[in-house]
Amino acid sequence: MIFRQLFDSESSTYTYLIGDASTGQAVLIDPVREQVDRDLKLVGELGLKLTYVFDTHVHADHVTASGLLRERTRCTVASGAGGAACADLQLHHGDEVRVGPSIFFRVLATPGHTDDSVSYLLEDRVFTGDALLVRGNGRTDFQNGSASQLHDSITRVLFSLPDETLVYPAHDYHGHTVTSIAEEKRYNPRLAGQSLEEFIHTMETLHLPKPQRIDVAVPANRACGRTPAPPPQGH
Ligand SMILES: N[C@@H](CCC(=O)N[C@@H](CS)C(=O)NCC(=O)O)C(=O)O
Ligand SMILES: [Fe+2]
Repeated sequence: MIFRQLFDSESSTYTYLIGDASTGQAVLIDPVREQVDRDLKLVGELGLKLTYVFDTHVHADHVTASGLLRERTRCTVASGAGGAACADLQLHHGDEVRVGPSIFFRVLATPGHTDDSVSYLLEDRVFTGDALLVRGNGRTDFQNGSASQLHDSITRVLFSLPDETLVYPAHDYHGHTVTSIAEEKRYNPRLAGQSLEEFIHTMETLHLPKPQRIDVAVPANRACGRTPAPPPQGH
């Protein structure tokens, strides 16, 4: 299996490239629109052919490259059901997506950061979007976010994966790249030794400024980053 972690420093977003070495089929998880040329160049250099793009959720802080990649490569776009209407595959908990003969992703519904958030489990690693970050978690104050739902997604769904499972998040703001389920159970400051009530209180008192690009990014991402043409002007 070919695996690469890419970073967009403007939005602190991680994009992941996973490829099947035997057939060359590949998937990009959470590609960023401004990085589309970088990502396609790497896909080509590694002898891969993009067959899928997976988004973990409708992002609020940057615009996805999924629609642009679909136009350029004819790949299939997949995302959590109910988020981006433009996605070819609307994924539900327990769904499996095969990329080449040897790569199977299992979809885990992990709502709470947003209501459409999913994680993708691949063998010994899981791509958690903004549900679970390294020593943190996504905020829950927009797009039908819910602190209690996120707590359930992390503690019941993600923390029931094997301890050694590697956790690859969609963002990091502190210089981390990867963690594990065991590490987060033990050291995540919002979860380790914290009750549900304490977690909800923490999330409700973060008072973070809203993402700078949210008003543009959310509608654009519901259209896979291909902003719909403005309606015709009346005469
Ligand atoms: N300053 C960033 C904020 C980004 C942001 O709010 N990121 C979300 C993920 S979409 C989050 O959950 N951040 C968690 C945190 O900042 O602790 C921006 O304007 O875009
Ligand atoms: Fe997010």
